[in-house]
Amino acid sequence: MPLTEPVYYFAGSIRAGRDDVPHYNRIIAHLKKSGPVRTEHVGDYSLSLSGQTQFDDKYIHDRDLAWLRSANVVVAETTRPSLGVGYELAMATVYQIPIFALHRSEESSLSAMIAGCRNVTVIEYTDLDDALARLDHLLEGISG
Ligand code: 6K6
Repeated sequence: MPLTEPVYYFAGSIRAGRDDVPHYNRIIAHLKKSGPVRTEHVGDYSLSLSGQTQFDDKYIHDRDLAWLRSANVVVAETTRPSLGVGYELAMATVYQIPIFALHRSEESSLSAMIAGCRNVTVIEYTDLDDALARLDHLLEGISG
């Protein structure tokens, strides 16, 4: 039986670079059709590398981990390698929250520590619409 009320945590690069924001934005917009997304700001074009300075790092870390714990599905775009995303995926694994990692393998190699993690389902893609259709299909197969 699929999750009746998915609560998503989306993870994507911030300080590791914002080139993929258009992808993050589309993924978040898609997820929002079926449930709340705790980290909408990750896909916000206005959040630049130097932005959001009103919060200190400890605040951001603690707030994001609280949001992560309140989610039941993690979706990450992992093409641009990010320490923060890797950390979030490790913590989601500790919390036993299923992870779906969307990755454009023609552009970068996914770390074995993510690709080889049993808690992570990797969706390799070139076409994002196709990847999102595959994600929907996989989400139908998880329960909770
Ligand atoms: C914004 C601009 C410069 O620094 C910031 C810090 N703001 C953040 N706000 C919210 N979430 C953050 C922030 N920094 C990292 N994260 C979390 O880590 C997000 O949930 C992302 O998924 C991930 C990005 O990590 P880095 O290492 O690429 O920054």
